[in-house]
Amino acid sequence: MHKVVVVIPTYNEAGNIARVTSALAKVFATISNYDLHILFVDDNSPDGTRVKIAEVIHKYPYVHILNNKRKGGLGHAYKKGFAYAIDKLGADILFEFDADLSHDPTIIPAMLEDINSGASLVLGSRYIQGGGIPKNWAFHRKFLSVVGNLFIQVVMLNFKVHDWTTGYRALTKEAVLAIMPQLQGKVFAGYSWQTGFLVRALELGLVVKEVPLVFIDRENGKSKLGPEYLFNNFVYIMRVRMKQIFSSRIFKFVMVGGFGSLVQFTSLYLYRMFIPSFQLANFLSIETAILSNFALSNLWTFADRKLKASAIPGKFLQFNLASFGSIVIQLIVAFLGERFIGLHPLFAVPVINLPVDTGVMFAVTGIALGMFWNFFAYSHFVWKKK
Ligand SMILES: Nc1nc2c(ncn2[C@@H]2O[C@H](COP(=O)(O)OP(=O)(O)OP(=O)(O)O)[C@@H](O)[C@H]2O)c(=O)[nH]1
Ligand SMILES: [Mg+2]
Repeated sequence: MHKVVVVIPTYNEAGNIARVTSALAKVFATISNYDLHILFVDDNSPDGTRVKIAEVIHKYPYVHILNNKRKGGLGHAYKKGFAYAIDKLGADILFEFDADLSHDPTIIPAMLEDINSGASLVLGSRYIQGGGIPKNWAFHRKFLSVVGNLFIQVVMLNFKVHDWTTGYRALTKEAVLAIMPQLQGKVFAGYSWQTGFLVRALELGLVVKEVPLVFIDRENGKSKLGPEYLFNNFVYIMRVRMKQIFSSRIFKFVMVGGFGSLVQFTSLYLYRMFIPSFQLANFLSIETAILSNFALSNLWTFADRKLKASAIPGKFLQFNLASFGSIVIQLIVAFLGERFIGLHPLFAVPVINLPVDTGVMFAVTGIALGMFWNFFAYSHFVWKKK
């Protein structure tokens, strides 16, 4: 039977311990095919939370406690709690759960069902059909929560996940063991732990599902969520997205291409100083750019598929052919454009008063199609996936 540990970080939650435990116990009583436990992770709360936890431990055999010496933040508490739940309690499935009764325990069976059917991470989601946020939340809180989540969706260009910041989650032990060691550093000690975990899970291609959650406002105790959360999370999301973009193959491909044009122009200037024939100088500068593109693609854009030294001459020839292909495409587009659309003035770029005609459009279209072709040829022929 799979062992499930619901991990509940607490800081000054004395007034909620008995209620949250009995709410969970009620749901546990309806589940027969899992061995269910609760682990409180308390950061030495000064309000007597631990006394309350000791009382419920006395009452329920499946309640455990882990004490931290000092307040270390939500992410820190989960890290400690997960390690303890896996190593000491033998957990197979873990839950992130708040102590303040904001999280409805009756959706636990639905979340377990999703784990059972192959999900690595299940989110209690406020922003899908059937979920919701408290009606009595002040406008700024609603706004921050809704717009904050929308903002993350737009920046991450991922609209499949709706609630990025929810603190109610079910996770497999495998997902925790794969991701937890990667969430080092101070930023993940606090609430950015949640977004960080989700971003990594998606990067690893893990299956993420959502179950509707109607979030209930806390009645007892104070919120620990401060404005620094917003700032930290914003900085984290922007940073991680920039990193994703900069390390994407398409970005590197475009950079290498742009650098190639620079190489071509500079080398043309240089060669013309020494070579009397313009045609020869021009040809050599094109080849120089192609050589630079080839080397950089091999070292950077396709570093994960780096060519063997012995394959390089043949592949360089292929690379030349592929580059030639994009020139042919550009010529064809220009030819067909002039033939069927013709050359007409379109508009003038304001300020510099540069006229733009359909000819410029043909060139731009040709370059774009040529780039598509190049990227396709590089990734399917020259640096073919093994
Ligand atoms: N151990 C530990 N628990 C924490 C810490 N910060 C927050 N928690 C707990 O994490 C859970 C979520 O914190 P909350 O303050 O409820 O945050 P929130 O639910 O996003 O905000 P509210 O809706 O205002 O309650 C609660 O059970 C807190 O007691 C911490 O530094 N250490
Ligand atoms: Mg709360």
